[in-house]
Amino acid sequence: MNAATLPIITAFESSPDQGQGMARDMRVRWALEEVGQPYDVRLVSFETMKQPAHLALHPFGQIPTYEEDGLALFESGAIILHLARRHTGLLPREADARARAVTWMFAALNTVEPPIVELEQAEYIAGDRPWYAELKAMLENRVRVRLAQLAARLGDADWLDSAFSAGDLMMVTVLRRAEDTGLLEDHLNLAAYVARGKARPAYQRAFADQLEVFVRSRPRAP
Ligand code: GTB
Repeated sequence: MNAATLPIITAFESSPDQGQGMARDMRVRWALEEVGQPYDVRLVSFETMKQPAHLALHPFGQIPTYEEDGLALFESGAIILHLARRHTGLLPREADARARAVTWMFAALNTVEPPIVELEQAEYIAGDRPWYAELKAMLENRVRVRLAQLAARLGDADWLDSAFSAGDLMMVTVLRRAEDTGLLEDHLNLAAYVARGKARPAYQRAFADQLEVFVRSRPRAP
């Protein structure tokens, strides 16, 4: 793929997290950096995401999307799986190890991410309701259970299944979303796992690139 045909991803023109890398383009950027694939970014506003041109790429009007030659993908998991299969570096070669790495991708997306996102969303949706504190405690418990189970499986290993894989990339980005809850700190091994992921040069390049979007768009003081 030459410079004229770089893949293009979409990302928030103005991310609500102010460049903290919580939006899901971050995991796609990280995967692209891990495999050494240069890419372009098309920044979109919330309004643009709901227009027909973007809806043709993403039926739910969200980011990230991925375009490469005639192929258009949405869903961060599908995009990363595509990259991991097309390039070396994110999935082991050996078939069983490869299947286990894909299993961890799904576990991150289907089993660990939902309770974390539910806890986060509850505050937006019901933060002003009289029963919110009770709901929050229940949702926190669900996150606690998942984190304890994951921590038990990780043990003192560096990564979930021997070498770093797309499964770890996905899990680290999912766990980052729980950083503000304080619940990760109950498990030193999980906190260290996330730190290990964030220390990877590819993560740092991806993080810097998405932060740059925020820095460039920030209104300057008069
Ligand atoms: N399942 C899809 C995937 O994995 O790609 C989910 C995609 C998704 O949720 N996209 C969000 C989006 O486009 C951005 S990542 N939302 C706009 C909309 O639905 O209209 C979710 C997100 C957004 C912001 C923060 N933040 O500011 O902290 C964190 C996460």
